[in-house]
Amino acid sequence: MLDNHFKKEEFKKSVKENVKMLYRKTIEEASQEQIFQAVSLAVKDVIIDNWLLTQKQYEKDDPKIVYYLSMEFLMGRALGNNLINLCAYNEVKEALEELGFDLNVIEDQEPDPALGNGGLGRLAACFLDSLATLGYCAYGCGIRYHYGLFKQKIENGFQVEVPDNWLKDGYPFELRRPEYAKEVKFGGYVKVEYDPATGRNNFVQEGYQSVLAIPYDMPIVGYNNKIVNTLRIWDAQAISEFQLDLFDKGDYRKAVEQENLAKNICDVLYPNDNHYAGKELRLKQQYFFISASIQAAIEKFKKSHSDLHDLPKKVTFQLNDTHPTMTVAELMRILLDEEGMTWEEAWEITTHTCAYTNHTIMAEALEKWPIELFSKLLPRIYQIIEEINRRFIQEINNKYPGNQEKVRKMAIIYDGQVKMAHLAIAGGYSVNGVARLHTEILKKQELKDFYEMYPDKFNNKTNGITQRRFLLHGNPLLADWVTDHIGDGWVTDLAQLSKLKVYADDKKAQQEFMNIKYQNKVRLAKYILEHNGIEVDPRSIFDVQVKRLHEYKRQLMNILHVMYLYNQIKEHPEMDFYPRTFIFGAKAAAGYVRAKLTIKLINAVADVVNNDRSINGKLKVVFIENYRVSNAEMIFAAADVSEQISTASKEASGTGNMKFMLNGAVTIGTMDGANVEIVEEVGQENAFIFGLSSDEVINYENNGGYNPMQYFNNDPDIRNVLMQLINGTYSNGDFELFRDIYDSLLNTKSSDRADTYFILADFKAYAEAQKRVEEAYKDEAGWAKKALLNTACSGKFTSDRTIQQYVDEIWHLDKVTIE
Ligand code: 475
Repeated sequence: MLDNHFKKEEFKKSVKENVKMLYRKTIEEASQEQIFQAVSLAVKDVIIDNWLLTQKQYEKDDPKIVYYLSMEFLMGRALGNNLINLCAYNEVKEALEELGFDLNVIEDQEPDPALGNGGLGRLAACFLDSLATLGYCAYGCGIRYHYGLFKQKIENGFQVEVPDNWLKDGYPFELRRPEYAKEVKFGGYVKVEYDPATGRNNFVQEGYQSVLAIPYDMPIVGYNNKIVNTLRIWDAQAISEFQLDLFDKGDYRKAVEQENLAKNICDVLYPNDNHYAGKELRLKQQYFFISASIQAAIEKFKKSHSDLHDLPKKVTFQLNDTHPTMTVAELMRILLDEEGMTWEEAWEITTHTCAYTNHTIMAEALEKWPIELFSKLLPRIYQIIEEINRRFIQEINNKYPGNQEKVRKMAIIYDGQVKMAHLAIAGGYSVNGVARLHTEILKKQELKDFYEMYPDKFNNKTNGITQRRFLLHGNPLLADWVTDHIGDGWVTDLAQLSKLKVYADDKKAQQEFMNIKYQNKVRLAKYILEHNGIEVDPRSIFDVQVKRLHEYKRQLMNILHVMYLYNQIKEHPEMDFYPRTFIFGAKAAAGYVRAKLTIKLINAVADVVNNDRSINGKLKVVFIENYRVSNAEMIFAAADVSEQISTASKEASGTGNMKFMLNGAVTIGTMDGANVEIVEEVGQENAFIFGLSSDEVINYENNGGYNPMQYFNNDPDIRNVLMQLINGTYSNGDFELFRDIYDSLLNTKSSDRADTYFILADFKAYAEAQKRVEEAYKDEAGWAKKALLNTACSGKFTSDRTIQQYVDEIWHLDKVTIE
């Protein structure tokens, strides 16, 4: 697929030119980082041509646009991915070799743009890849955080957060577009002026402070189709000069205030996953990027359309969770105050343009803003939400006359709080969950009243992942093997992987498949030795849990089980035990004390187990520092066992589960999130399922919880392990270090319910499932078949399928091809 632009010689020349222009150096003198910059610019040059072509085509075809509004885009490195999607990876690799460089090393120079926390942000990135690849006109809209998610260092077993200054050396793939800047207004008050000409009141915000939003565009390269979409992230800049003559001349204090307001808005990504912190700065971030994005979208629409009533035919604003829900009110503001529409007209347009995706049912993640904070920062927006709320309550009263309970549960403003989920549901035409089970729980539990009122708004879109990054780029050995067997159609049509099923019992195919797994394990073992100083045996079972650290994901259950296994091996040294390497990777939110303590526990257990000569290396525990997109690709490729062990009902979907499956790892997991659909695709016999069902968990929860003490009292294995948390076994004799974890399971002190995440209830079932894993792994051919079938049955979980469903059922976009 060698594009004209990628003639090798020309490319080499361009890299040399760039090194000269940027650094006044020859390539022999340049550092690897400088080569990365030069190579990236050469690649960007090619991309820009396609970017222009795409824009031309969009202007010509005038397709419907989806704006994917998200506080997070966890993009990961761009260079390798862009080369993959340009179908120029191998050519550039060769060109660089001829210049004396290794593309892998050059790729490693790129900072890993971490403008997201975990699942929600990475999903946004996969969606952009699929949208461009399928030929749909889409813009990602977000924030250009100067510091992405912190880098994690492990010191003495504890997590230490280090700032991620990803823009330090300049980021070659972004394009600053000051000509498209937008003004965003905060604070002040709303003046109502009667306009005799129209007979209406005009609402004017006065005494406000404003910030200039400057867009930076990043290219989103479609696979082999010349389409390049745009991720537009906004940065904040002060408008001091402008403000100095707008207000009393020389009002220096005001100018400085505006400067300060602008300074910190885009400083840093809030490091909470599945958690709401209620900070004023976060609210500022939300309005900042939404106001800029919606203003830009409306301006763009008006350039080529005369009637804003047609907006829903040409635009959808997809809200990635409730964080961008301000969209509903901001769009109303523009239509009412700037376009002079009536409330009814504006509402009709808004409610047919906005759509909302729910990503979590965790109560602590629900956004509820205090009205004092909200109304002070955004007086006009608040006023509009009050009116939306007033009319919405009227609608509830009409539907359920006299039912105050309904109003209490569903109102948008209640108890002094603005409930963003309620606004998103009332203000949009679609509400979707991210896996079948999750959507059912939304309808039956969390959003039951809304589902009753608007059944037609609710729909499911099971998540997916992009195979271009997580197989083609991340696992080149397996990607080549798959292509050798079924051709390369899977790259854009993952369902074709099912053609691999005929090889499930083929001895040669099984051996090749497991040999590739082995080589990927060697690659990871080398990384672990370099980064952790721990030697692991690539012939042992690689059992992996990588994801954000959260109690509901139950990394704690995993490490307690490791402690249990260690006890078993120590008590019965003669016992048959297949060597196992337990690999963890997880960042904990900086303020999440118990999650950070769990990281310490994992590292403490690792210390003891890895240094115990008496167990002959049967058991190893590795905590991989700074888990992120770039090392994730390598980790998925090397996994035998995929740990997906959340408390049933808590994990909305999971997407790591899909990345493991695609790479031929076998799932041990609960019937939660998308695990349910994974098992449906691959078959019960090719996964290890255990534990309480979501119905059972929800039942306990609705009836006051359960009693973990019974397990402590009746099960000596569990009791032993728990006692080791408070008898110094893993803390050099310190009885207190892990006491909080012990207490969280047994509730000896706090008034919270004990073991909220049912770890003790599921522990024995988990241990038993792990036993089944071990037995299955000993059967080499049996395991190879399972692993191969996991890859072969993973076709459903491509984000291409997910996006096509969004297009067919929510967005109704037009497909574009570049002529
Ligand atoms: C779910 N993040 C996964 C994934 O749908 C699911 C970020 C900021 C503030 C509050 N919360 C967040 C999430 O809620 C989140 O990442 N949710 C995740 O979305 C994609 O696969 O199960 O936990």
